[in-house]
Amino acid sequence: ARIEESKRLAASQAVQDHLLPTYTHIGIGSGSTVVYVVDAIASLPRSVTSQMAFYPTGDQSRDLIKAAGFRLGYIEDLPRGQMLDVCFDGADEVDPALNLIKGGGACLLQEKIVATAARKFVCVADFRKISKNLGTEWKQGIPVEVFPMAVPRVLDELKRLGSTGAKIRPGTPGKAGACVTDNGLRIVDAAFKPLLTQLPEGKKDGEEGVWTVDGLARRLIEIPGVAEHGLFYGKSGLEVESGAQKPVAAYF
Ligand code: DER
Repeated sequence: ARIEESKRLAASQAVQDHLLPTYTHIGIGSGSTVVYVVDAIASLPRSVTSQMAFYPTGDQSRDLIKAAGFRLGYIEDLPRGQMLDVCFDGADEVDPALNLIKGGGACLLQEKIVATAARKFVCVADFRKISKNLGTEWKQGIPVEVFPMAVPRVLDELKRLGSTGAKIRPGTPGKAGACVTDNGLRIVDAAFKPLLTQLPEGKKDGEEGVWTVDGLARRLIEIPGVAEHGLFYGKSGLEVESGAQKPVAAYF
């Protein structure tokens, strides 16, 4: 209950700080923490939330928005160049530079599209997600979304990159076969040694399987058959013109 309470408190603080009543386009992530974000938004006056459209990051997120009675937005209908005002989403692990591992809920691809479409991406996560180096608290590996036909070769390439163990994510009880994402693809969870935010003197990125967050993120996306991965890295939203993968703030 302590964890659920910490999620609820973090979510209401994040909404209080970052959801301005003048906003009209809100991105909603996936997972269990973002449920508390929607609850916090639903406690605002209807006169405010009825002026807003809410952009989902997958089937669960869409159901959440509809269950709250909120208006659904379709990000493909946004006028060119228009951004969402804010996006709220969870994370599996957060390092001090606010790099994230996401994808524990297999929703990372649409989450990254919506997060980077927002002027402000705000991460809400319970205290278990706080980490000094990505890969030390979240041990399931970095979620990588892969086209089914490429899975075996992606597994080989991950091994060559120094992954300490990569495997296809199994389906859940009641669904035979591998996990199938909202995009009809597969998830490979690839464990690596703890990721660094900067390289030690004289070391090359990837040497002996030790990577920086940015270095590994750029390598993963190059592997043929990889559609997206769960490392949210680079500059944060306020430092860059367009949306950023990293949040501008994290609430625990
Ligand atoms: O899949 C995802 O990226 C989700 O945001 C997930 O990482 C957070 O899930 P949780 O809020 O249930 O911990």
